[in-house]
Amino acid sequence: MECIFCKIITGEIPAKLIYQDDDIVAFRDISPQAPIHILIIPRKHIERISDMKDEDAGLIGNLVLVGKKIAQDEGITESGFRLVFNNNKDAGQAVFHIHLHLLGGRKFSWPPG
Ligand code: DGP
Repeated sequence: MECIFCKIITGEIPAKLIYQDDDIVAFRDISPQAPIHILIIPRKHIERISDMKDEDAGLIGNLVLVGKKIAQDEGITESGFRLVFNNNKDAGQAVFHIHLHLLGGRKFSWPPG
C-alpha cells in the first residue's frame, strides 16, 4: 500500500487526528496554508473526485457535513471558511486519495490563485 493517506488511516504514518468515524478521518495538514487547515478524507481509497461513482454520493455528502462540524468546533463558522477538492494537475492535486480541504482563520481571495 503506497498511499500516504491510507497509511495515516492505519496509523502507519502519524498525523494530528481531530475526527474519525466508521467512514471518515480528519487530521491537520502538514503544510498549513491558513491558520486552520484540516484534511477530511474517506477511509475508502478513491484517487480523485473524477473517479467517484454514484454510490459514493452519501460518502461525499458526509465529508462536507464533517467539514461543517469541524468548522463549528474550530470556531470559524461565523468568520468564514473554505472547503476545497483539488482534482488532477491544473488544480494542484498532489495526493491521490480524495481529501476535502477545510481552510479558515484568515480572509481568502476570489478568484483563487
Ligand atoms: P492536494 O494538493 O489537494 O493534493 O493536497 C495535499 C495536501 O496533503 C497538502 O496540503 C499537504 C498534505 N499532506 C501531504 N502529505 C501529508 C502528510 O504526510 N501528513 C499530513 N498531515 N498532510 C500531508
